Amino acid sequence: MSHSMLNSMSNYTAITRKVSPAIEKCELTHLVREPISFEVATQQHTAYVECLKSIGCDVVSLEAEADLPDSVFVEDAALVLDEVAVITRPGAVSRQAEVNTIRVALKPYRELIEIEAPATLDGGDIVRIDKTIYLGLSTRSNQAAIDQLAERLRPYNYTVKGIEVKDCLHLKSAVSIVGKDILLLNPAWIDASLFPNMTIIETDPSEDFAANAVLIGEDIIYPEEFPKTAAKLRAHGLKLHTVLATELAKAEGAVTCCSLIIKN
Ligand code: CIR
Repeated sequence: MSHSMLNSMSNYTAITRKVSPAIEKCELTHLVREPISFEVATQQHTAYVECLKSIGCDVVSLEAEADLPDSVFVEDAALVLDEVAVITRPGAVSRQAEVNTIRVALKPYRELIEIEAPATLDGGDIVRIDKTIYLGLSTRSNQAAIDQLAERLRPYNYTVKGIEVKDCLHLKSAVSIVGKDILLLNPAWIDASLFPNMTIIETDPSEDFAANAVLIGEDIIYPEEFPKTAAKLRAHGLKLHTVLATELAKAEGAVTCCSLIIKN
């Protein structure tokens, strides 16, 4: 059955996974560990899933994984393109088993390509602008991932370019796409001159984690806790749907991490 037959009603399918009851054991790189409420994280995640539905996504909700603390952050396990999907090899060893169920979930929708050792790659390190894939060289993703992606996506005419990420976890913590030729970017963490042909909207300097937004068609899911940056995005005529994302932010997660968006 083709993916268009599976989802004849919606333009997009979103794969999500319920918050793990072990979320407090999540990986942390730049943040100090503080208590995370499973209940609050679940409430906020449920609101995020409702937001995905309200903008017209079919949502495939995977069951929680008790042994995989970070498994709610499904974005890191794959890169979904129009032509094909890439199953990643996450940079944190504790997260590598997350791909097993994501592979099964994506199979009905796309032909799959696998990233293999010695490459490591987190989906959060990828920002795609048309046929150019920017890959963050971070604590999670390495040069071997650039080489493998470039080779495996060449038949589909993608170019892969590395960008050094030092001050935040993932490339997408510092920059994300919010419209055709428009990037939302935190200038403290990434240099805007890397993207010469794009319109750049800078995050408000008082809102450190505000550069991460989910773009689905022309709809944007955006954290409620960054009102100043939200106002800038709205001033550009962008269509925002805000959700509270404070609890999973303590696990170093943001809004893009919680879904894999598939164009049907
Ligand atoms: C981790 O360190 O892997 C998780 N605690 C957070 C992952 C967030 N993912 C993302 O930004 N794509």
